[in-house]
Amino acid sequence: MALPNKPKGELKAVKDPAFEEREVDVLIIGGGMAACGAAFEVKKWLAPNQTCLIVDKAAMERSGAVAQGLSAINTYIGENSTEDYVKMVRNDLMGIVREDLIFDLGCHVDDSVNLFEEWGLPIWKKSAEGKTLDGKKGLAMGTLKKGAKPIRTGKWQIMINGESYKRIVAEAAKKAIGDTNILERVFIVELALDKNRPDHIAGAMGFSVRENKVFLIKCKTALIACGGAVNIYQPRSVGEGKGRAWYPVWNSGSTYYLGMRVGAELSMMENRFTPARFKDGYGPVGAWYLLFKAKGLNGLGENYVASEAAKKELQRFAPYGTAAVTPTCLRNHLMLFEMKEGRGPIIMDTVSALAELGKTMDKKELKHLESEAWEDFLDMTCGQANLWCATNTEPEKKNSEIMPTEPYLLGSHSGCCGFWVSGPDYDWVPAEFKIKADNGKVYNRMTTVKGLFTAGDGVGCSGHKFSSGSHAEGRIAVKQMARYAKDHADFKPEVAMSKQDIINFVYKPVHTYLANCAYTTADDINPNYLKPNGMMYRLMKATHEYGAGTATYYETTSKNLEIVMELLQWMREDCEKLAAGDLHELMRSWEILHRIWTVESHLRHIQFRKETRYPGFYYQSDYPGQDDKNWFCFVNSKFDPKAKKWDIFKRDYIKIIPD
Ligand code: SFD
Repeated sequence: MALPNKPKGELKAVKDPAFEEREVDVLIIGGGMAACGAAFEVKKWLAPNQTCLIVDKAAMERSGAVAQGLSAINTYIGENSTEDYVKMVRNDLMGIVREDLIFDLGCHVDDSVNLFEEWGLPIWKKSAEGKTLDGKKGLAMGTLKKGAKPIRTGKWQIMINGESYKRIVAEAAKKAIGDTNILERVFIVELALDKNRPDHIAGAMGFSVRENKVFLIKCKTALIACGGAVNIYQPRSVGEGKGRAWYPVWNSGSTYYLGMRVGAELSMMENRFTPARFKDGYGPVGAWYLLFKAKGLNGLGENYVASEAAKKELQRFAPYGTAAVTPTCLRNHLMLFEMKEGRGPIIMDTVSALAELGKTMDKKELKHLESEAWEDFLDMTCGQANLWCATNTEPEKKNSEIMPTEPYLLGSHSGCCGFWVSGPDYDWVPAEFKIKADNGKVYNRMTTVKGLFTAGDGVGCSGHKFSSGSHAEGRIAVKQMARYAKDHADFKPEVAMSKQDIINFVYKPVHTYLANCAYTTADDINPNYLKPNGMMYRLMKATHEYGAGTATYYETTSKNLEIVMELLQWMREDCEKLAAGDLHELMRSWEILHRIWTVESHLRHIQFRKETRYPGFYYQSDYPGQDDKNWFCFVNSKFDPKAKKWDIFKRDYIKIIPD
């Protein structure tokens, strides 16, 4: 259960924290959309004598990417075909995706959306006259499940009143899994392999961020669903605004770190997402482009995407550049192209869009539309609404600048980095995409480490799941985990580390701090340690300048990559001296380590793939353009926890759904 916030300040860390050991059959790590899907589903598939636990570093009601809410569900198949969904994702991600995973997800995602509606999430509906009914008014048309028509913005997105989206989803998850099977405010720092079977997961170690307590949770099978990686690059926002980012700041790459450190195979870690958003406030642009039909203008006031120069530029990236829908990275590329040609900045023409829509509306309807424009931000990015207020921006009177942000790593939104996982055990799924356990059986969404599963941002090669798809994928994965736990009923996980080893490992930054803090009067300055905040600046500076951050218009070169890899190695070495005086700093210490490893895998992959697969997201200037002949394949990597060595290699792309 969640422990209350401390009345004031952070809790000082102590040398000898309490220790709690638990053992369950199924362990769910994370409390976001995928983990909530898993928690909702798990008990349906477990035998009465089997046990489960969900562990979130935060409080599930407001944790993860959906914490602030959302105003659209981006994946709802509805009247569309699942094959078309696969084709859309494939095109957006420049061709190299796992079609088995995407198709499988497409078959199940609507069921999660139907559940959200059943649990009380207001979904906008179309009236018999084709008008928009939002909020409770939408209920008059019945539910989606019963055939009511949603308000679509694009082909796949539907509008919601989603400020409380995460609360609704978390409530259902908590109710289903039961209060006694939830640990909130516990940060998982590392996974443990089994003492006797080093290719098998055996548990996870972590600590409470609200009391001095270390945890070891042993399990037969674990799901890592800790979201993507944020604040790995210098954000565009600075100073006190630095906490502002597009994706959730508290998702620090734990998913990737936890899995890679036990040897799970990663895939497409070179992929990243640098979303174009309203500048400085990071407000989403989807509703503006799709619902309000606004256009992006260059600094000369031209609709630059319709220009001959843009068309010519896109032809360089055929067949994706010339497809009916331009992939997200190439849309960014066009913005960057305009800016580099001296035609920046890029402006969202909110004024003309609202004026145009107003032509078919009466005064009341128009006022309502304007309030929807504000609500779009208030639902999910209220900082953008604040910024509009602070800058006297009335969207019907004043346009706003848009800009690609700093890079994020994720596998559920418009990116596809993550783990190489098993596809479903259907006959149409190629053998190369199936991962078998020691019993010869295939377990959908299992990583290459036995018993270790992932979902949402953790699954590689299959983006565009978004909130609904991540929830559905958590449900898919946990069903397989329950099956795995049953099939391995006599497996007894054992962890080689003793209780004291685990405490020393998890609390190392605390021990370093306590042993040395008396040496200087300034807490942050000490020859024997460094604080995580300083390390965060080091990481951001290095990636910003050398790793294709915003400093270089997302460009890097082989030499720059060589330099940043060396810097990262030093950072990892120096992390041995991280110091934490309180529990918040202890969390920050682990977060920065998770980020450094995650970035390293990202840059290793970019370094290996000698082409620029995603122009607009990143450019390798000495390997410009796409080289389909040599690189139309997955790039996968593995960290060997014993030998402490990386292996990076190609895997074949296999087309399943014809064009
Ligand atoms: O506007 C640990 N997303 C959108 N999805 C949509 O369906 N519609 C939209 O409108 C979307 N847009 C959007 C979106 C996200 C954000 C931030 C914005 C706008 C501003 C994307 C979805 O939200 C996203 O795809 C899913 O939430 C991904 O799900 P998942 O489960 O993979 O990640 P999570 O929900 O962030 O949860 C992570 C959890 O892990 C916890 N955690 N727990 C224990 N130990 C650790 N070490 C941990 N590290 C992290 C977190 O606390 C959290 O519970 S729009 O852009 O298009």
